[in-house]
Amino acid sequence: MDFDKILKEKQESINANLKSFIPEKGIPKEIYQAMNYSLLAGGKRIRPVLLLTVCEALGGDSKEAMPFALSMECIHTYSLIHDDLPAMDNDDLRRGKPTNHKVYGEAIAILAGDALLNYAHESMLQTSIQKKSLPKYIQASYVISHAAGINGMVSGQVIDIMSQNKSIDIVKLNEMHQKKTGALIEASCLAGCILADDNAHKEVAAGYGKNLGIAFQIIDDILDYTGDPQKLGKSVGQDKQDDKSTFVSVLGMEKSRILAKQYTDEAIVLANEIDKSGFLTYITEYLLGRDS
Ligand code: GRG
Repeated sequence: MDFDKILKEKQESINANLKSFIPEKGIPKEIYQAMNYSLLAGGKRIRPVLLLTVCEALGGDSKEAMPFALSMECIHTYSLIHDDLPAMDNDDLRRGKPTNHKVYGEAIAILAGDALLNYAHESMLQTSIQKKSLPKYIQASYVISHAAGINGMVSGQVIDIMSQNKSIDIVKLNEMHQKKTGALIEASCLAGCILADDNAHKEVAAGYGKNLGIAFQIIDDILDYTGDPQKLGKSVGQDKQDDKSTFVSVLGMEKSRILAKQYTDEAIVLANEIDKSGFLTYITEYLLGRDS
């Protein structure tokens, strides 16, 4: 099977659906444009790809799961817009383009992030209300909200900000990344499983996402040292400049690479329990070897 082609088709399908996801009618054009500017700027779409892939592999309908996949991408995009703000990481470049606040100003960028987050929840709830088998949709919405908020990404970001200019140990570093980056990746996999109505694989799907999330973050840390800004679409060396603790600064490059491979191998064992076709394993390996 040509997994590379399947991955590209999935990314294209997500991109095509995202184009009309935000309703234009009745909202100020400034916010509509600012939301779509970052949402449609590119990116790997890895969270929605994971949600749809897990859902399909466990017998679910990816068309039904699509609003949740798109909502997940909106939440991820909001987090990038806010993370780039002067009050946070103060970045100029994201997804190969000037950051949202550089184009629309800080106030609109904050509101565009708020709007993407809220529209994600609105869309998931609207989908849930329209469906007869309400519980699984509500459950998937809950898993995603839980991962995005104070039990996940927001707290991870708080730990990140509070740890700046301090050295933190590996336990704290793991907690920070598990929440900041891992939570949305884990929630994508678990929500895919829930939307497939497969209770038996929930633990495996969450475990897969957890291992993948940490491996993903370690690679992100490595790329901040070794990556090509052109390919990454963002500046590199930022973590060092901001005096942030990363896997590379705490463990060193060699140990970080070994750890990323260990988490990836662990994820692959679980991926094989979810998806016999090998596509999920392919995605997992692709993320380990990525350069963008
Ligand atoms: C503002 C609450 C709040 C949280 C921000 C996501 C995040 C938390 C910060 C982004 C900083 C960062 C580089 C985190 C490392 C991992 C990560 C989320 C990378 C970006 O995700 P990719 O590689 O990006 O999936 P694309 O552009 O491909 O979607």
